[in-house]
Amino acid sequence: MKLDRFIRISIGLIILLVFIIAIAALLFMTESALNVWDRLVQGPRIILYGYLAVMAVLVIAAIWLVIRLVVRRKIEPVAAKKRPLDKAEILTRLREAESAGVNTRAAQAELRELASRQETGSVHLCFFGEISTGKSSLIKALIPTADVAINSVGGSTIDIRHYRWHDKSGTQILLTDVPGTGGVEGQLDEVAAEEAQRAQIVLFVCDGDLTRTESKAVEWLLALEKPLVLVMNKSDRYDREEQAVLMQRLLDHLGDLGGESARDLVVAVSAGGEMEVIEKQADGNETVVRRKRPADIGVLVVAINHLLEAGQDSLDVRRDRAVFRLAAEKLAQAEGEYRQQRAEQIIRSSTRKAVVGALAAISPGTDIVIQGYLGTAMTRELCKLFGAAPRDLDIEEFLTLSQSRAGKALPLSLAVAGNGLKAFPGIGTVAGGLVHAVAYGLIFDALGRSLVMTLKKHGQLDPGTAAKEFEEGISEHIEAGVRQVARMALDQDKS
Ligand SMILES: Nc1nc2c(ncn2[C@@H]2O[C@H](COP(=O)(O)OP(=O)(O)OP(=O)(O)O)[C@@H](O)[C@H]2O)c(=O)[nH]1
Ligand SMILES: [Mg+2]
Repeated sequence: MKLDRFIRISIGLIILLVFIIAIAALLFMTESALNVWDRLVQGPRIILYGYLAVMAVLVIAAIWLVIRLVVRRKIEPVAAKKRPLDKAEILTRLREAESAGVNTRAAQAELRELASRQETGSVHLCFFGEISTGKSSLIKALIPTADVAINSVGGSTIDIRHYRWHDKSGTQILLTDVPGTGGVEGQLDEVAAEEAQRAQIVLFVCDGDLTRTESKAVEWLLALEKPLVLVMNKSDRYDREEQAVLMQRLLDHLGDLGGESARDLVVAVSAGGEMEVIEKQADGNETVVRRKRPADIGVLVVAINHLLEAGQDSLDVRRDRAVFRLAAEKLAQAEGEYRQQRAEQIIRSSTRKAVVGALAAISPGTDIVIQGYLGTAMTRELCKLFGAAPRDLDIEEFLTLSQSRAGKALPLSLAVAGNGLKAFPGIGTVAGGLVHAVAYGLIFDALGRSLVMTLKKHGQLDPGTAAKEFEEGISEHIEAGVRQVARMALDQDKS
């Protein structure tokens, strides 16, 4: 009871003292400020203004420092930059990426292909659709002399082919046959999608009402903002009434998906193709013969001509924009791969340093490995690579938060390291120092990997989220890195 009272009186006295000091300080400061001000006012003007200017500069510098320290800066990651729409923008990005060491070949190839198409002034019409809807058959019907692969088994077209249709008023018109989407070879979908982006007009071929996947594909094609004709092939399989119902549904679908639901942009045709018929011979035997079905593609020809009459300039502008976007996507992909590669290099070299340090017994604990110079340097480098600009405080907070998890993971890391080292032939009893070095290396490696995952996902370093990611993935990452880190330590140990 007595003690409690003593503590309360002490606290009261301390508060009183603090107040007295604060009031004294305030009085002192006011007095000095007024003194200074009086002297300045009495002195020459130039000193007054000079003094005020210096004060202003100091205040601005202080505010700037506080903002820098407190507000998290965020540089947009390169991949998330707004999509370039003109040539100058994409060329600048390509140059920048190339000088940074990114492999820009795929993106450059797109621009070269575009330039060559621009030079010939050709118009490309791409037949796009699920497998076996009759894309190749339609091309064959439009150009009977074309050598087009057609098969009742889906997946007959496996590459991109261009067929010259006709040169209307000197313009070269090419029909592009692409692999059908939704086949077994998933990667062919991408081939087809890329070609659709390079064409001026897309003809989406279906053979009935749109399935959910087809609707998605149409939606994606509409987003390319180029003319799209919805072609319902194999209409010979439906009677007039059924056809009318289907056409109305397709029109509604197109409208729902945000397309122009003009009647001349949705056509029902029959490419013909071949059918197998059983024929009775004179001798009574039955044989299977292949017969050509008559084609009925008049409305498609009208729709295409209608679009072509609208003028090539607007077709070209829209095609160019789509190709620039495609090139930008390819560049972004290459940048992603480059970042991944660089990130691995950074992690590897930092991990090696951690292992070397541990072997030389310079870094005798996880705290020094994680929170010391190496941890800060790696975090800073990885953040820079992913376009994140964290404050020094964020880096420190992330490393401090990760520290306790790293400490807890040490026993597991030591066990994994011991096992990992034993897996190398010719290693008898492993020295304790080596196991420790590998264990520290593993923890460091895990830190780098989880950081890369966070930066990829969020584009910036949020200390809490990043440390949580590290905590959740640490065991997995420790296991994943063991071979590489063990080899690193053994090489180092030998040398
Ligand atoms: N009934 C009917 N069948 C057709 C029609 N057009 C094409 N076919 C048949 O549909 C099948 C597929 O034709 P393809 O032209 O190879 O189809 P595709 O879309 O090019 O197929 P992939 O290249 O594999 O994506 C063949 O058996 C054709 O005979 C048509 O108008 N009516
Ligand atoms: Mg085909």
